[in-house]
Amino acid sequence: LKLEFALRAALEEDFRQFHLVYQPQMQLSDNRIVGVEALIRWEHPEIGLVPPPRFIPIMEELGLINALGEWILRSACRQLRAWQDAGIFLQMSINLSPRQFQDSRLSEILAAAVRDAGVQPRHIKLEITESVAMQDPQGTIEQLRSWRAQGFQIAIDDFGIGYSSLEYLLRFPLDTIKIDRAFVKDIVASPSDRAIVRAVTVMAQSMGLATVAEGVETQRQQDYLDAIGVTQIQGYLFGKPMRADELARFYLAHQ
Ligand code: G
Ligand code: G
Ligand code: MN
Ligand code: NA
Repeated sequence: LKLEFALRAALEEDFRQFHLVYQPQMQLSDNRIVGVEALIRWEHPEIGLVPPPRFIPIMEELGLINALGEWILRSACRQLRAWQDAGIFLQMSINLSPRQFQDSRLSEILAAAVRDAGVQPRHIKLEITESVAMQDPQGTIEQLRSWRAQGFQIAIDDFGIGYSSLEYLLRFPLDTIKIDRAFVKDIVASPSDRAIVRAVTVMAQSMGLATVAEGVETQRQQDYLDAIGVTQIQGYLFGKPMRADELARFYLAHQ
């Protein structure tokens, strides 16, 4: 209840308690930074930093997520434009919450966000989780088709948790599969996790999709993923989520 009150107040403060951080994504073929994932942070003056899994579900319930979601989209697009103006060229991945995904106005909100920021949709990658995608697979296919027709790229996030859905994946219009951190965590010790990551990667390759392994923390994990043929990694080993100015310095060191 306290959190709910604080959230409502934060929204009335015009998003000043929120900011985005950006986690770099590295291409394994040449060790260069190729993109970032935008991640929301809420810092309340008294409560402190509240993790997104604690406040996003509340905002969904309260019907407040669409306002925050639009702010995230617009902020990420504006940041991308600012980086481009500074000679920093990256793919920007943005998470969509379950409710946002179901919002019938989302296509228009997306179009307005890129238009107002002056960025091209092909530099934006929309992330939806596997579980959201699977709730209504046929509806998802249509939704993804329309975003792709607008020029956006699509990533399926947290992939592997609902592993039974592999055959459906073949029907989704996608650009990228993000392999869930759970499979990366034990990749060195667990032959079965390795087998799953390999199966997903082979399938992704055959479909012409990029693969991003999440939560890579050690060099050995990276080496395994590289050997399997995963195309990109994201995790603390390469870089933590960081503020925009820090990311700009990071880029200069890793381009
Ligand atoms: O950044 P962090 O590791 O704290 O994120 C935890 C969870 O919150 C992740 O599952 C992530 O996808 C989600 N999350 C982070 N930022 C956003 C955002 O901007 N929008 C949505 N919908 N989810 C986010
Ligand atoms: O579910 P999603 O992929 O959107 O979540 C991304 C979240 O994962 C971010 O909140 C980020 O802070 C977290 N994260 C990123 N890299 C690592 C990592 O190497 N290890 C762990 N444990 N978490 C990570
Ligand atoms: Mn994500
Ligand atoms: Na994820």
